[in-house]
Amino acid sequence: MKSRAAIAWAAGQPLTIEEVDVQAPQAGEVMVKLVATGVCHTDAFTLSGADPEGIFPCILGHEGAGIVVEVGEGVTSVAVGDHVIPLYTPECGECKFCKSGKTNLCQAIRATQGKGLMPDGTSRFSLNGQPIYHFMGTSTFSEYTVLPEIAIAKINPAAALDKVCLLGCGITTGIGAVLNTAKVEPGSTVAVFGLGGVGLSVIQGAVLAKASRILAIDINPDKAEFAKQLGATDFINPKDYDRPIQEVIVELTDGGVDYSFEAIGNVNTMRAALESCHKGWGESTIIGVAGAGQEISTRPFQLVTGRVWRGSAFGGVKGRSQLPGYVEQYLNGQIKVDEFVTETRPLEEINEAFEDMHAGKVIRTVITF
Ligand code: NAD
Ligand code: AHE
Ligand code: ZN
Ligand code: ZN
Repeated sequence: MKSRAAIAWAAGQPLTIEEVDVQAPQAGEVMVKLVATGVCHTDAFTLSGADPEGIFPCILGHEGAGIVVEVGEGVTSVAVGDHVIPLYTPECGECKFCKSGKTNLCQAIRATQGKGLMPDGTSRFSLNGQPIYHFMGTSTFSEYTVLPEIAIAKINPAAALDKVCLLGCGITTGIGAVLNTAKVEPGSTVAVFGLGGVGLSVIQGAVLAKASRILAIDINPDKAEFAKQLGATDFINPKDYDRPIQEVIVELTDGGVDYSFEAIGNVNTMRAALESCHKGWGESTIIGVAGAGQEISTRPFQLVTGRVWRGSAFGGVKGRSQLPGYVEQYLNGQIKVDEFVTETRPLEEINEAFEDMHAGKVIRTVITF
């Protein structure tokens, strides 16, 4: 199968559009024709060279939606024509992690996924005979991609794929971090650092959780309006203050917030988010992804005195069993997705989508094939 795909040849280099060869799905695998894909900050993070797992040349992209076009031997849970969302966090239902009831981090194929390969240790993509690596097991910046069956969520075909692709990462991650990871209770105060697709969805989650006050923090003042439309009660720009932002938040909230979320990927704001939490019970959830060599720090006294630091991947959501429910919630009007698509571009303009993200001009660009 020939497929138009955006290739990341090396860290820091623009992507190039090529016609790659995609091998047919092997046993337990599924070929999906992508209809659309979002561009998440994590794609930019890996392209920048900051990801210790970054491996080139590869096909980035992990926020897609499409239609099954071929299934390999033994595949039973999806069929040709099904509408699906690729899962960078699969759900095998059988590994220790899946069975634990404590995490969504299925590890069945994590080792090969991190090496840019399918579970059998090979790639399905090549260009002129040269193997091209997969990314996050999804590689949605390709018209066609191949995924293990356990990395596919079958969704309601009534949902527009050029919208619900965003449930493949950013929106689900933000909402899930609030509802599954932090388990925010009604009446709680919440602070969210970073108002991209993820942080704005933390606001959505906080509204669903019936938080009483939602502080939205970003250095880009253009983010304030949408944050407030979604339900943020306060917008705070750290650049308006000449003292640490955690001091400002603690003062504004009578000792700190009940829950904070970091959705930037900056170790300094991770510290600020923790230290914005209330003594005795405040809990801070790290969502942002920080580069190789970066480490978080705070005075241990912050934890001794009752604050809690935790992290969240894909919002703690189990993709095969729970993501279809997020799509239903979107269709029922309980989750906003359309409003997050502030730009739509063809694959040929994918580098412009990265530029717009870095310039803070978009919430999400959706690439359509
Ligand atoms: P984005 O680029 O769309 O948004 C980031 C926002 O942070 C922007 O609005 C930017 O203005 C703001 N920002 C940057 N520096 C800041 C600072 N010092 N103080 C305040 N605000 C600042 O990114 P996104 O796609 O929403 O992703 C956010 C982070 O979450 C990234 O690190 C991404 O890699 C990560 N992520 C993690 C998961 C997960 O499962 N843990 C899933 C998706 C994304
Ligand atoms: N490869 C990086 C870590 C990247 C990372 O943390 N990815 C998140 C999803 S970000 C989606 O936009 C994740 O799911 N992490 C869990 C996992 O198993 O990768 C590194 O630092 O090595
Ligand atoms: Zn993502
Ligand atoms: Zn598993």
